[in-house]
Amino acid sequence: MNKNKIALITGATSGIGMATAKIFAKNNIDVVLCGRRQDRLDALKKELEKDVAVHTLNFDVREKSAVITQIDSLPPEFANVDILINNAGNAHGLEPIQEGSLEDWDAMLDINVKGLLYVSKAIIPKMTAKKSGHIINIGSTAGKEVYPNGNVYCASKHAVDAINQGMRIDLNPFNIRVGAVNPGMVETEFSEVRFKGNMAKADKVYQGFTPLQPEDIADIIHFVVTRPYHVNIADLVVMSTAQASSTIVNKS
Ligand code: NDP
Ligand code: 8X3
Repeated sequence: MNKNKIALITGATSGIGMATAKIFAKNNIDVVLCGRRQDRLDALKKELEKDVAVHTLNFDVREKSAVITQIDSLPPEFANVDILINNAGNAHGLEPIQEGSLEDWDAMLDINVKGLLYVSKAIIPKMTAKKSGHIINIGSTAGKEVYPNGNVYCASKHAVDAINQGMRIDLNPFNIRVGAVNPGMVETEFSEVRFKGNMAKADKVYQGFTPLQPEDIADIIHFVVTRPYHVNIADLVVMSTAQASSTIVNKS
């Protein structure tokens, strides 16, 4: 019997990460679910372990020693990670640069950039050792163009774009697939976090058009990981039909 592949997904407690965990489990990929909200990790584990083997890890991606210790503590049946989904991240605030908050800037750079690097640092040796593996970095259209007030969030996602390219180059001798999925607007808790719980502001982002749903992105991620091994989808941008760019959304 073929052994299931193992995927470690950061940010599995919500949105794109949670939807990815669900589609993976439906398709016989064992999952290591990562996040900070233990109640959600527990609930999702309970739901998915009907189909596949599930393990949870609770860490803040900003805490480098916790990231390394937690990933190093994976039980043997989960340690041999085949697929890494670098998804944990958020925007914090949407202000012009002259009004931005230092705390928000720290959060975005520490989580979206440095957190992604810490997790990758813990996982990559497992992949180089066996000369196989697949890393998917969740970037954004914000990593392809800068929009008004997006300044530091866009910078963090441009960094993900650069890291994705750098990883692909450096891991090329090790037969490791590296690619980015860059979504436009997806209706998740993203805007709730960006606007610090202001639901009126958050809901407005997705009104007047049909936004992407997290399941749309999860479906694409599943497609990416199920291509034959010689096929690496290196960089993929996906927007809702109503969205033409970061600032042009047809709300007619
Ligand atoms: P959600 O807010 O729904 O999910 C964010 C996830 O990241 C949660 O599971 C959260 O888990 C986790 N996370 C946040 N901060 C930390 C942290 N410090 N340590 C560990 N985990 C953390 O947003 P999305 O699903 O939309 O976002 C997922 C990714 O997709 C992000 O990288 C985002 O930038 C990107 N993206 C989103 C788009 C959108 O429009 N929604 C568009 C383009 C890209 P917990 O709080 O439990 O730790
Ligand atoms: C999230 C999409 O347009 O809010 O990366 O930056 S957007």
